[in-house]
Amino acid sequence: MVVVVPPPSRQTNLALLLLLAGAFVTGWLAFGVGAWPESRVVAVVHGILGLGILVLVPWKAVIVRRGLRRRRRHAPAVAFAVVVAVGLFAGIVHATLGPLEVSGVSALDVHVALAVVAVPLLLLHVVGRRQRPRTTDLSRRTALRAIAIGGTAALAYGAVEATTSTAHLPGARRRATGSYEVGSGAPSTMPVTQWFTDAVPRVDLASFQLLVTRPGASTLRLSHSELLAMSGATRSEVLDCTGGWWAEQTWRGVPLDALLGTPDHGSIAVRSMTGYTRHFPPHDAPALLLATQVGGAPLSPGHGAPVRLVAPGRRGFWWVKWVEQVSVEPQPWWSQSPFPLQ
Ligand code: HEM
Ligand code: HEM
Ligand SMILES: Nc1nc2c(c(=O)[nH]1)N[C@H]1C(S)=C(S)[C@@H](COP(=O)(O)O)O[C@H]1N2
Ligand SMILES: [Mo]
Repeated sequence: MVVVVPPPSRQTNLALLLLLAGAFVTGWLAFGVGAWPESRVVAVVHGILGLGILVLVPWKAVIVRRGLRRRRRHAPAVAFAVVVAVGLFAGIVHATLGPLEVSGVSALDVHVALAVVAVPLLLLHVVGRRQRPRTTDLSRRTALRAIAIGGTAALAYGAVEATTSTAHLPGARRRATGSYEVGSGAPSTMPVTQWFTDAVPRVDLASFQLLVTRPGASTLRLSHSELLAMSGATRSEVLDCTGGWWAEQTWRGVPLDALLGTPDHGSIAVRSMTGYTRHFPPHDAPALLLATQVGGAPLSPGHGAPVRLVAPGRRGFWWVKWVEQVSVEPQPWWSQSPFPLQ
């Protein structure tokens, strides 16, 4: 039989640090890798790391009790504990009970926001409480502890998943990315969402022009009616928002390569009239669609009228709405901010 000796406080704190950092990184990775089923792997690792924090609670409780007896300002540490606890709770609620939403804010929005708020609080927490790793931490005993904790976290994840499916909780219906279906085939019931601070602009369709800037050729200017006349391609694609919902719609529009060809260098910049811009790898051109219609009707203002991008396999924040300009730019697509800042 293997006896796992409880970890010393220092190791518990260091393990918490690793789990928090790992969960933070995999959380953003889950948003970044796209909407393919493989993204389940990232989400599962993320969930196990997150639940690992709960596995350590009994040992951390001892540290907290001791820490609270000392004479120091406890408010920041307590605020940190509350943020982590509520954030974890929101993540688990989203993955099990479903897309709960209060005045447009989902459990997942709360989860991500609190994870971001937790970063400065964590820094504040560890600055006055340095825990140095030691070479003796690389021992068989520590390895056994890590395996025991990791195994318990994985079992906890399995138990949550099993309960979710046997109890037919909404979580059983979530997609690989953790998102829930809303309004497929019925665009008017699909949520209108912006990434961060953007807002639906007012657009005059009569004077609207889409600028297509091609390398070594003159700039194309397409009116709304010209775009409608060119909208010969239909594609059924899933829009999967990082806010935690997805919808499949039939989009109709102009394939981007029909306007730009497939560039052999740089990136394809798709720019909204609000300034919101995303850069794509050149070989994406045939997959990208400049949609003017959805579900057999023109786009609504909220969903990107007069024209919005459909970016198959990519998360919602790539699906630029109110597109005003497409161009080939010298900078590579990976040099942009991984997530929009607007
Ligand atoms: C889930 C993450 C964590 C939470 C919720 C948490 C919370 C707390 C709380 C509430 C206290 C007691 C209040 C106080 O000392 O003012 C405490 C103490 C402490 N924490 Fe954390 N902490 C976490 C992670 C960490 C990490 C990552 C480290 C360092 C790498 C750390 C190091 C310590 C130390 C050294 C003490 C003081 C123990 C003492 O004075 O005896 N904690 N923590
Ligand atoms: C350090 C902070 C974080 C912790 C401790 C944490 C922990 C968790 C936990 C425990 C779950 C529930 C897993 C389950 O039961 O299936 C979860 C779900 C989720 N988290 Fe986090 N998370 C953190 C940060 C983030 C960030 C920064 C993001 C995104 C940018 C994120 C995105 C998600 C998503 C999308 C889910 C749903 C996954 C699913 O339904 O399977 N998390 N998180
Ligand atoms: N110009 C612009 N386009 C945008 C956004 C934005 O904030 N500004 N948000 C993106 C995000 S995060 C999503 S999920 C989809 C939402 O599309 P919908 O409102 O049609 O559902 O639009 C994307 N396109
Ligand atoms: Mo989104």
